[in-house]
Amino acid sequence: QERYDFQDLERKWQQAWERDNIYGVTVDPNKEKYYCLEMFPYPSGQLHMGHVRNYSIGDVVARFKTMQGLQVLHPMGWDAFGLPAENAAIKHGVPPAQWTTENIANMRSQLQAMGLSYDWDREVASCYPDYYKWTQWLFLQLYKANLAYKKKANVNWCSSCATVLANEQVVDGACERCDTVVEKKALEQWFFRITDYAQRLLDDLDKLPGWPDKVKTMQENWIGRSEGAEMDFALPEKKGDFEKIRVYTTRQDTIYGVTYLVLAPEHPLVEELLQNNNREEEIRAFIRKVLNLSDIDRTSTDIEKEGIFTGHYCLNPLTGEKVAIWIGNYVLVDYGTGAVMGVPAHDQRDFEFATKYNLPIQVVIQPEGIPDLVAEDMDHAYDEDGILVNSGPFNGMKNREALAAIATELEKDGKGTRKVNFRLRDWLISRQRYWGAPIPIVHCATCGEVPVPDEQLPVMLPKDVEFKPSGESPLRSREDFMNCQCPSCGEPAQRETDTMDTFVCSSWYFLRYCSPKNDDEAFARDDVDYWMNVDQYIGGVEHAILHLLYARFFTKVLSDLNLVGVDEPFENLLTQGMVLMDGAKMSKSKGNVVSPEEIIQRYGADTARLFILFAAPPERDLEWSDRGVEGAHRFLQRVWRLIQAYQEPLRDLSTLMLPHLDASTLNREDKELARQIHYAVKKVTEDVGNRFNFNTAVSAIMELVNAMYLYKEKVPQEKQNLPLFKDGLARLVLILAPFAPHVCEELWKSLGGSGYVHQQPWPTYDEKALVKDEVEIVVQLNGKVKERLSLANGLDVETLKSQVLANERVVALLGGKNVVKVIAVPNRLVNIVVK
Ligand code: ANZ
Ligand code: ZN
Repeated sequence: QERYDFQDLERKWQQAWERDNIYGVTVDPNKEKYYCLEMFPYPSGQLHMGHVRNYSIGDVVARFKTMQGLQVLHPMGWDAFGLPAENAAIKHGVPPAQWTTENIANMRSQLQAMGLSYDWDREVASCYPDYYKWTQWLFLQLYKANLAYKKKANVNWCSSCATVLANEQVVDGACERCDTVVEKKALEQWFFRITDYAQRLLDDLDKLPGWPDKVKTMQENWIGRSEGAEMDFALPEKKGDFEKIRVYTTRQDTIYGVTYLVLAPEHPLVEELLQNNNREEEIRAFIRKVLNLSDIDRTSTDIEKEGIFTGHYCLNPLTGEKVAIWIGNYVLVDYGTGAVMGVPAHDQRDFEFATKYNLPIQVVIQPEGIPDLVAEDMDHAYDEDGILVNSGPFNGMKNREALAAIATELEKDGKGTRKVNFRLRDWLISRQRYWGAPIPIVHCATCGEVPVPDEQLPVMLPKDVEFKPSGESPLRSREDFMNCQCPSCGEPAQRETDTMDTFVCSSWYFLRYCSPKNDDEAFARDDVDYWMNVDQYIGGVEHAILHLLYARFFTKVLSDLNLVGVDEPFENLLTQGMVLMDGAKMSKSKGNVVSPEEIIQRYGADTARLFILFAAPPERDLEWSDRGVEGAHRFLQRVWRLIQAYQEPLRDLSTLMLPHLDASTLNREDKELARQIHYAVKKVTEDVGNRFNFNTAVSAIMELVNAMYLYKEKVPQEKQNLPLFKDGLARLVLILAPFAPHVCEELWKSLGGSGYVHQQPWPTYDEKALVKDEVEIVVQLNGKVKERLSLANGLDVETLKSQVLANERVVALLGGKNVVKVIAVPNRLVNIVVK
């Protein structure tokens, strides 16, 4: 048979693997475990190349570790709640549950067609009641630990999707899904107090040497720790309850340069300042305009800084000077104190603001070594270091030192305190949506907020709901869902109708995989103690911030509640690059999508996997190439033919692999073949095991195949060392198996291997076999390269010299000249100096 029929063959082995449940694992305390996890997908219905890449990487790791004798947990499931299902319901009238289940079925069979080594018995889907029951239970654990609370909050609101958006779902001020301009709306919302964990989430990044630096930097920036001071600007007379305005600054060294103060439009003092204000109308109009901007716009450096004077003043805490109070679009209410001291000479935003409104600019830091700054001549703020001027007693001080000195001065007089701030906000988890886990809280007129008792979980999503785009959750239209009994007093009460952000579901799924069928607990302590941490997590860099931060937060909370024994979930992280087509990301809108199904149809799953692993190192972007796919396919056919060709000659050889190799008994060709075999095993072991360099591992396998073909063609049949050759073929199949499991399973059987290839121990290599018999020695004459000789490996200096000088080609080269000196570097070079 010239070519193998991959379609039959792949289906055959997938069925056999499934029938014999060879990827099912259980806790085995006598074996070392390995938890290999790929980010679970959203069940959109179709696998794309990004998935194929993600799961092919994970599968090689899982198969490799299994063959190395570890107890490998390699699960798969579905991040199955979320908006698309609901949008499909609005558009096509299909219930979200049905839409999702059908998509899951479809994608599961696509995954199975790839031959991935998942333990399907552990499959989870976050939208099934046996999963979201525990998401709700976990919500309640956070609630009881005072880590979940409700407050009125201005949220990003997309009027077209009729939902709240997280900040990161707002792109350039518009909804990431539908591009509608995002507005602000004040709603009662549930939050998780992730800010309580900000410092630990930051500090513990140091515990993660197995994470890419770029991901840690992104997390660090997102957490955004800054050190500075809060200080009070007194109001000359009390306004409502306010006697002073507290500002947060990281630059208290510039306090003598304050020329105005800006409040966020939402700052509570603003209302007081509008009392009896003859410009009230004008100011309110300005505020309305700002409130419609997203936070992203308000913090963008590009936005024009705009503001309005309130007509009021406050006093600089150190100088006692009068400072005008403005309202500005670039100050956020929920960062720091929602009030900023304006220092136009040294802050670019303030500089732009002051220039626009003709506010004074006061230089208080002079750069060293260049001409003094003059306020009138500045065209941008000076935000670097220097020496303090115009700063009273602090004149002449380096500004870095003044930071501390001024903080101390403020603290001494009770006018301020040192303060650490985080950019990280509490996690807004409320969604006014149907297709999510209902928040298990009941609102009672008498008892207030009441958690749903454990025995009443899950709070089930009702099946038939009406979908129409409105501001309210569809759950509100179901009175039988809304109306309930208060679990505490038994009186009629109402259920919370918000559902949870799907990031909540994905913050703990790696724990559920450890106990997927447990009806009594979210996860059993014994199971998570055995399986956790995830040894290798693999996924897209688009999850570098939120998902990973939330999963880390959950793990820390659960660790504090003593429900798990680890406080970081993911030991090692690999963020795979994108799959590109002609340099661009594959996307429907660009029309450059290659469908995995089509590739698997045409070439088989083994080819698709091999190509994708061979085409680039996993972290890099990968350029799709039809020729590359062809090449991968031809290579597998070539391996197939090689083994076919030896079917007959090897038939009666019972030994599959040589237990040990005695190189001294081998002739030159055999020794070289043995060297190539053992070298390939070593290279693949190290490239996959230590570095995840799958592409170079595949190259090494290809070189071995070339070497074996060369041997086949060069050495006459009757002189071929068949036991050695068979040993080589067996090792070749074993090291190729994680990449191309189906064809290797078939080849393993045709070599006479027993059991499944995936269940074999990883082959070993013999360091002694790696030693080359001969090495190339460069011969130089007066420093110029003249000859290359093949000589025995490992000759000492003297032997090397004498062998080179005795070599007939060297003798000819010397032509009787007078040898003055010979310099020899073992295994490398001999330089002969002649006169
Ligand atoms: C005066 C000043 C002078 C500032 C100067 C900077 C440079 P990070 O490092 O991100 O924490 N700020 C404070 N609260 C703000 C808010 N709610 N909205 C917008 N901006 C706010 O940034 C802290 C700096 O951001 C603070 O230090 C404040 O401006 C501004 F030469 O105060 B600074
Ligand atoms: Zn009650």
